[in-house]
Amino acid sequence: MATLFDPLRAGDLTLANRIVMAPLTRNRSPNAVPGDLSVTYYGQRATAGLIVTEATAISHQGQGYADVPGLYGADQLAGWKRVTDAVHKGGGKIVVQLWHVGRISHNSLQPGGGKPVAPSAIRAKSKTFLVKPDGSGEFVDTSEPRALDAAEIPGIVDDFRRAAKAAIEVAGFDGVEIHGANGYLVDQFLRSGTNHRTDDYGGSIENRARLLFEVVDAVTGAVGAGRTGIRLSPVTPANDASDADPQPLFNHVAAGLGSRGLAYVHIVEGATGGARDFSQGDRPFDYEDLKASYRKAGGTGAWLVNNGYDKELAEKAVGDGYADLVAFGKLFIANPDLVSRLKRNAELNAPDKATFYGGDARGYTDYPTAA
Ligand code: 8OZ
Repeated sequence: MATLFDPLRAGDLTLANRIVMAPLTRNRSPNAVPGDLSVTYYGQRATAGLIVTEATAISHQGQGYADVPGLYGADQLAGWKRVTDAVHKGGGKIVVQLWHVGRISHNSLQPGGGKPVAPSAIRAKSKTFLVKPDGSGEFVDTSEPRALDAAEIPGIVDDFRRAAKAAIEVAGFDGVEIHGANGYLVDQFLRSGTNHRTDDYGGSIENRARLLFEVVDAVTGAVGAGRTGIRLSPVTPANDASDADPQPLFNHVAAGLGSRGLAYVHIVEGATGGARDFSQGDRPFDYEDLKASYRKAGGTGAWLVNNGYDKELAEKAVGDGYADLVAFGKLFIANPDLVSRLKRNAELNAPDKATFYGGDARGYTDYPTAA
């Protein structure tokens, strides 16, 4: 029976254990450049089997919050190179999460102060986070988006490709994770609540999944499928996301991914950061069925699960053979040495919500390791 502490090969990634640091937005990269604090923070967590970085904008247009990092400028890539060096020095592996926020943004963060872009011009009932001139943070309503012209879509797909290539070749990442979850651009195209298009990118399941597969094919073409993962959240209501009938939609996505040779598929079960049994549509979502769709289509990548896992639940998921990898979020914020703490059944530090988003070293790099 596999345990959390066994190594695993996922595509081209050789991982020391099954414990993954989940992607976690922390808003500590002014000018979109990860700095000294981020080098320390990620370096401290290098004993994770795999680190997935915080969501990272593939383009200026893809940015939706203050002080989140990017992958589209030389200074941003140089900042990330220092991070990947620190993680590699600690013996770890790190992939970067490729992010386009779509409509979850604010005019003040967009190129030329323009409208954020979306599949359809439907404003999210959601907030984003800005930093005021005096340095303090504030949550504000997301701005009214505009619908993308189909002619703009190849440019966005190319931004994903370019960011992935630079992430590997310049910033030294071991791989990339496409952010297809949590109500951001790729997920906005997938789900019926946000995609009201009548062209080749809207309507049928096949059409709503078109952008996702174009992005997957562009990214895997640039860096190799064995270095590519993807994150999905079939039923999350995060960022005002919804779908009337998620099971057939995501089974179609999983089957399409199955033939594409990815390193891993990362699933947020339930409401992101909330109830694991949350669902949308008229029946509970069947994650086993989702995984079966992927395996049936030839998918051999690792099955990475996330959301509210503790040690017991994670051991059961891996021990039963359901999951290959488990991602922990809040526990990794508060416990840089989470792997050794779990192994020794040591007490865990409690995360401090007040310092999750924005700020300085407090609540970022000052959580102690166990004696
Ligand atoms: C929390 C705050 C801001 C962004 C996600 C990238 O949910 C995020 C995010 C989370 O995937």
